[in-house]
Amino acid sequence: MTYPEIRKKLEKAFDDDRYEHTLGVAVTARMLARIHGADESDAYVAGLLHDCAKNVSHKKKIQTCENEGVDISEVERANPGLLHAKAGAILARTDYGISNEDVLNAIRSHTTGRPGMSLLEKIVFVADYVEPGRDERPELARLRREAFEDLDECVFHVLEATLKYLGETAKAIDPATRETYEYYERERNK
Ligand code: DGI
Ligand code: FE
Ligand code: FE
Repeated sequence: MTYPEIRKKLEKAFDDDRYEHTLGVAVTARMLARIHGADESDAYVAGLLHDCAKNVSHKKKIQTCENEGVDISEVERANPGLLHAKAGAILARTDYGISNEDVLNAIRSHTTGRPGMSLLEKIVFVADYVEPGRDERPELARLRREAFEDLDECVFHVLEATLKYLGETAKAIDPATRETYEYYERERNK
């Protein structure tokens, strides 16, 4: 599929806000790729598709993962919204023709992150948080600057802000989110 074809398909699938967010992440990821020396085209398409399973029903997300033999954790069963990342990586391949593993990994890891993310994965993870349409949270101004100046530090601070938010809203924390935070905390103290 060409990029305009992908955009059309996503525009049909999403409401206006989700589509705007998707374009914001794609353009932000592309700009971060240029600054940090990743492939701009990969960053753009990963940004476009990162939430491609967001509007899919919980039932279909679970089925999509089960059909592909992808493990579903307890937290994911209790909070199937989390599965839009794993299901998204599958749909990006089957419904949008993406075969680049790094792009698929960036979609798969965009919500919780994972220890040892590639440059592209870190870019998409951060772009999802700092894209211009994101609601203003107090730490966002600092994180937006940091995304361009020090990507690893920004990854750590996004994880920190996410854990803080999950704590405040009493949401179940995916062990993957905590493991990723602890990994980047250790890397930072090296
Ligand atoms: O899909 P987006 O809204 O653009 O962003 P996202 O993929 O980062 O998903 C954000 C949502 O996922 C937000 O409501 C917080 C939630 N989330 C992230 N990590 C965890 C989590 N929810 C739970 N329950 N546990 C987590 O560890
Ligand atoms: Fe998402
Ligand atoms: Fe997103």
